[in-house]
Amino acid sequence: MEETRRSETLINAVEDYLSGLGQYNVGPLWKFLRQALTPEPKSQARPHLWRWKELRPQLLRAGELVSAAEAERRVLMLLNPGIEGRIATTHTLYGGLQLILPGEVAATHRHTPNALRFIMEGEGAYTVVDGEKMTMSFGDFVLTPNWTWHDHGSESSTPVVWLDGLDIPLATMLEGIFFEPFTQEAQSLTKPLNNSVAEYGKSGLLPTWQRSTASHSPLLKYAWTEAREAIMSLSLAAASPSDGAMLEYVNPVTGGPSLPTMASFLQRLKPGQKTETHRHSVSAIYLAVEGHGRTIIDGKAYEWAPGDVFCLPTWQWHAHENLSASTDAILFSFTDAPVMKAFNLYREQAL
Ligand code: GTQ
Repeated sequence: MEETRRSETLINAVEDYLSGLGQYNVGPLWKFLRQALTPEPKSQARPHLWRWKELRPQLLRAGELVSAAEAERRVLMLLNPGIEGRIATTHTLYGGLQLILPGEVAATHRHTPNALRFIMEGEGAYTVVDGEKMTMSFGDFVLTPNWTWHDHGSESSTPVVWLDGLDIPLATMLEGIFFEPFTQEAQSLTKPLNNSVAEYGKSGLLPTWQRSTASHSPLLKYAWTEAREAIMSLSLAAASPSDGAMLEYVNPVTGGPSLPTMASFLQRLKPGQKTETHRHSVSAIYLAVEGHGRTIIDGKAYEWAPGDVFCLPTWQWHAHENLSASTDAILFSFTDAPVMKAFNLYREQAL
């Protein structure tokens, strides 16, 4: 009797104590330890696929309703259904489809998030990065590193669409967003056209009079003709069982990722190829460039055709399959791997 009363008193005392802690802005870790330190990552983001067939008309409709001048950037953001209210495609990565129409200019600005582009349709558009104009055609991969001035434009006679990839959610979480508009719409050109390609774009041959020490690749454009030839000339015999033949768009000076926060890849699956299921502690955004296939993520199939984009949240089992018996499939993707690796948060597991 005495015992029970004493334990009841203790329970009440603990309850009073816990409910009174809030006023000091503290909390009892012992009630939240397992919630804070999960055995493995549990992403709030969900896998999702955005269909080119559905989004292209929506993007062209935006082209009728809002000018690039009004919009500054005419982009349909790819919003993850699991983390509504955030400008995010995965918890760290943002993807968007940008449209630029003939003769338009998207005004010069700069920001701390890094950006990459993969051209999905058209040719004759351009991006100017810190005074260097780069032409953009289908399949080209182009960088706009952190805090570089950039404007886009089009000298094409048809619409040009590309996939934007930025680390906006990561920079937002780190409260490192800075943004600045330029004083004029376009910046003046201070370097030769596609200059970084001339200087750093020949594989294995680097300029002797300078060696970039920047945290991003000095090569700002990786042309599709060369990237496609590189991926198609690979032998698939010894390729990775979980990724197929995969190439990274690297910084030619360091061999490391092209941007400090994002790594980008091109991947080829031979006809009928099915990769082995694996998972890793990086999230990714994929773009189907060629072919027809499907990716199984956490047991659900996401079937893709050219122009479709899908996201892979952290630590979810996934495998890719080329559904054609006669043609190769090519996927472009980018991930937050450089960040995870820099802080020893990278893990990978085969099923
Ligand atoms: O092209 O500068 O999709 O600033 C989002 C923010 C593209 C860009 C986006 C941007 C840009």
